[in-house]
Amino acid sequence: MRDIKLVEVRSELAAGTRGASMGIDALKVASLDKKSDFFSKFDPVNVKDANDYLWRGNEHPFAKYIDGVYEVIHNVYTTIKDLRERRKFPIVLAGDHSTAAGTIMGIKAAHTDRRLGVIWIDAHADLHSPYTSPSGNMHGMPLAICLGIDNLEQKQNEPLPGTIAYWEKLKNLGGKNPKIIPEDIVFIGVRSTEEPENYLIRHHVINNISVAESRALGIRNTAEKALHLLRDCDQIYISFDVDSLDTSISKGTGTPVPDGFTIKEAVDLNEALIKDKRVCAWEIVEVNPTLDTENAMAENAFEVLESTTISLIQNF
Ligand code: 6HN
Ligand code: MN
Ligand code: MN
Ligand code: MN
Repeated sequence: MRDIKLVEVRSELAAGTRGASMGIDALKVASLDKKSDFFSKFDPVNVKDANDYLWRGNEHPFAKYIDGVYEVIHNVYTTIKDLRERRKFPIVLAGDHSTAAGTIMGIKAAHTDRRLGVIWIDAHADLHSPYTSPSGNMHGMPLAICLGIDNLEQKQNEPLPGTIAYWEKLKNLGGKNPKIIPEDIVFIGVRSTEEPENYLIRHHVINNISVAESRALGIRNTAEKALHLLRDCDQIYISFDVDSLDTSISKGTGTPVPDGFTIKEAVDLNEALIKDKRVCAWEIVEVNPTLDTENAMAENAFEVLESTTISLIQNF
């Protein structure tokens, strides 16, 4: 039996467009429209956000709101660490994707001796640092935080000393960095990256199973391949960014990218992946209802959330 704990984080600061903090409530509305009793089954933990920073102004052009983002990641980290120490299985519903750094830190800190693998289902690689980010939006940085990578070889920006001080603190949150190593990351569906990220992917040989490759393999084999690539890991975290989905499904996310997965592919993929007994946490992020029509993204994302959770319950 898996002891599931739903975790809600209304993160917002790290995205480039406003509205991701409303993604969780959009998922709840979608569940009601679909007459699902999903949310009645769980008593969620609420992680404190720092969205009031939006009204204080941003002082960090290459890592926007890093002071507030640090607080939220810290709050996610302590919550997930506590849950993992109590052998709970966190299903994290978050706004912007920066929260994934806190989830990874929490999983790692609860069991420092366990090698942690990450399956990152996303249109983006989220490997930027303040030195390389094209936007300064920190939802493009969670994996670099956990890898402890600055990527100075590909430096584009000159972050302020105050920004660098926060960045250093962030990388060492939850124990000394790195929390994960590049070979223990498997990307699925990554198709929108910048040169500094391409450099890291090439240099560290990070695996990416593209949408085309996963179609050629079939979804079942895609899941098997991803899990096999992580065969030396003791535990696995799955991060599902809804912009991995195709833009025909919905543009209700901050950074939509064409040529993504269909909803059936995403459902089948997550259902298959979560059956591996090493999987210890699952996260869904970046639903933004303010960019949507008729809550289409949340309705589709809710299907993935519900079917993945059912697959988890039925298998253990
Ligand atoms: N996401 N690479 C772009 C940037 O601005 O850093 C997009 C990041 C998207 C972030 O997937 O959560
Ligand atoms: Mn993305
Ligand atoms: Mn990127
Ligand atoms: Mn992402």
